[in-house]
Amino acid sequence: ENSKIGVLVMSYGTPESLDDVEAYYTHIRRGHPPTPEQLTDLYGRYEAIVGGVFPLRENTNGQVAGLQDKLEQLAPGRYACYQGLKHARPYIEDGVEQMARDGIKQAVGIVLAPHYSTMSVGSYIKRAEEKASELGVEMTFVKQYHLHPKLLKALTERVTDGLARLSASSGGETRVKVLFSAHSLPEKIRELGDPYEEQLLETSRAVAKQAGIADDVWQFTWQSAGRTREPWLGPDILETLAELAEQGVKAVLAAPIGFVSDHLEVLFDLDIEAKTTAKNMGITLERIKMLNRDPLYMETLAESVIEAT
Ligand code: FEC
Repeated sequence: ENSKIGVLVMSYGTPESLDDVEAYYTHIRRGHPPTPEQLTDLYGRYEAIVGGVFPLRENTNGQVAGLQDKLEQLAPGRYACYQGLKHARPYIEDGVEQMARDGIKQAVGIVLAPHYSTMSVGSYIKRAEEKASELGVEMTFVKQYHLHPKLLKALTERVTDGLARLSASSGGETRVKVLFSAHSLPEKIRELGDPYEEQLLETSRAVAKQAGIADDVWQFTWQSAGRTREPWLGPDILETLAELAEQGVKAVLAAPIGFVSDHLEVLFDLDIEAKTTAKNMGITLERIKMLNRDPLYMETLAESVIEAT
């Protein structure tokens, strides 16, 4: 028996090498292998990002270690962190199994994504819950932390810093827009009364307010919609950029508040795709720095875990 409280830290997961990309993509597609064209396209995106590596793995490892350190500071000896990934090893189920093997009886789960959707955080929780009940581990979950004051502070600092960089790189341009963004989801979440959209707007509003950004200087847009036939939430950031160009906007700060790490959806979809699209329309685009292991983010996670146990 282990008297520590297990903390299952869940994240999206990324392949371990280029050899793993096909299995990873197949897992994301719930067992349906991608077509050769889809696979080639994904290889190309991974190869195009910094060094062609998988930065999400190192970032998630760092966040789990950072959270363990922070919990040790706040409540010495009380918590033990385990990692569980949605689409790569160690899978969510592996993390729960490891806790059970270590004799953990009570655990809390938290996802490295601040906003709740049945299709994102909800599905992580469902998988963890199933495995935990099978193995007799009692689990509770942090469902969202999108308005945690320390998260808002960390994001506000990044927006302020990003605006300063944007001003420098655009030659003091004043026709500026801040675009808060998050991963799109299929439109059908709306029929389920899903809180995802509203939570994302709540974070955007709070950060804009704290950073002193007037209402007509920011807006929310979606990004990274999946390549499936069903309709996804829009407008996509590429459409939004076209609209802003028409309105005469010359400088854009991309603020992907739905994500917490440097990974493909930020390093490719924003830094390469959106930035190039913007440039072709005469818009300078900068992006806020991601949270990664930011101490304020580690405190957000640690305090949310402690509050839930
Ligand atoms: O850096 C990396 O290796 C991983 C980057 C990555 C993150 C991420 C986050 C989220 N996703 C969410 C939902 C979906 C839905 C589908 C979907 C598809 C993909 C594909 C890749 C991918 N996602 Fe992802 N996502 C990342 C990567 N995602 C690659 C497959 C190719 C493509 O469509 O681009 C569609 C599944 C389907 O086909 O049915 C839905 C959500 C998040 C943010 C919350 C979270 O982190 O869990 C929601 C990072």
